[in-house]
Amino acid sequence: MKQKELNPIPIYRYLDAEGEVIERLPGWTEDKDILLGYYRNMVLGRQADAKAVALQRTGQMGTYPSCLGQEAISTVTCALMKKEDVLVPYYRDHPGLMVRGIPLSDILLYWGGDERGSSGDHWGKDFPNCVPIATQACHAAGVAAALKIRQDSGIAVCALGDGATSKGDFLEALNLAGAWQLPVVFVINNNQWAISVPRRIQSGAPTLAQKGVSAGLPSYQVDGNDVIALHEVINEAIGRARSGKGATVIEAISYRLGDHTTADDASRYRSSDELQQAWGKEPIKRLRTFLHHRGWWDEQQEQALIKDVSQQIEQEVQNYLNTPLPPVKDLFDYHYANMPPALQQQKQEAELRAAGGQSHE
Ligand SMILES: Cc1ncc(C[n+]2csc(CCOP(=O)(O)OP(=O)(O)O)c2C)c(N)n1
Repeated sequence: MKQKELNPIPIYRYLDAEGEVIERLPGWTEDKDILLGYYRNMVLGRQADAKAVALQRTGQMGTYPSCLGQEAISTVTCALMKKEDVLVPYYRDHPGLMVRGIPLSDILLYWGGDERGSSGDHWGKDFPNCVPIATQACHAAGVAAALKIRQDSGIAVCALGDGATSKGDFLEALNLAGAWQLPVVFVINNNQWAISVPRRIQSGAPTLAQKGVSAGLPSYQVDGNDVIALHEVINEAIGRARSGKGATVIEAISYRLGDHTTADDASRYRSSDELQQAWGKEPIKRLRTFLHHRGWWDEQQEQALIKDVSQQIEQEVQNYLNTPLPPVKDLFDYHYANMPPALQQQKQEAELRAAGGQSHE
């Protein structure tokens, strides 16, 4: 049997890398506001990302995972969710978190090592960032099971990377979602790399989406740099979950244009040619070209947006930097019901040594 026959998965794409239309467009694309909303959030996500990397480089924040190149997937996924749905994100979902109403200052606080970044009221029922790989897939299936049992109208949406699909947690979550027809959508951000491990050696499966087929789930591939294709596929999957028809797996194909995190140097394991080619397919320029062709965007609007977004980011960065550090005892509390004596002693010493009144600056 040929490799092609092992790949039962359709792939959706409406815009080519140059932003040219290659398929008959769905009707909703006549709605300028939807596409301009996507564009604005993607630009915000990219600028905020660059700022976060700069904060880390200047010692004002901890290790940070850039979402450069994945802005479309996160933005569209979250824009299509309702407030009462539950987002179970992974650690590159910053643009989507902002769509969900999480201030950038909270995102920066989290990566600045301050847990209060995950705990404000605006998080609603959404889950905090997940750094362990694929554990959140099981959480999402559990949330979806609870929603179903309670006959709640909400759904769960789980984001994860291509590397996460190699973990048992992912397959267990899919199995449960299929067996119980759970209202959950799994969105795989296939950015081609799991730290330094390329996609081609992560799995023998020709696509990652088809891992959903074994669980009996509708499974798709979509160009993750094409907001129109993403909207179509994710919207349908969300509708399926909401109407009680069960879960969907979506493999959104993109490329990680940055390092894995600020602690990584991707030039050590991937070629500059490959990176350059990937830049030719990135999502923001693609959408901007499409908007230009429609006559919905020009250079003046672009400059105004950049200015507006920069001001918003500066304000959020100041909010982050001005936030007083949490009390040092927070490093010790909330883990043990009964703290072991050695830690109690460390806690006392740390509290004695801590200087008051510091901020994240
Ligand atoms: C359970 C677990 N194992 C290993 C790691 C170390 N680790 C951090 S990121 C990463 C790769 C994840 O790749 P992928 O799922 O493709 O997401 P990406 O970072 O590429 O967006 C690994 C193995 C971890 N965080 N958690």
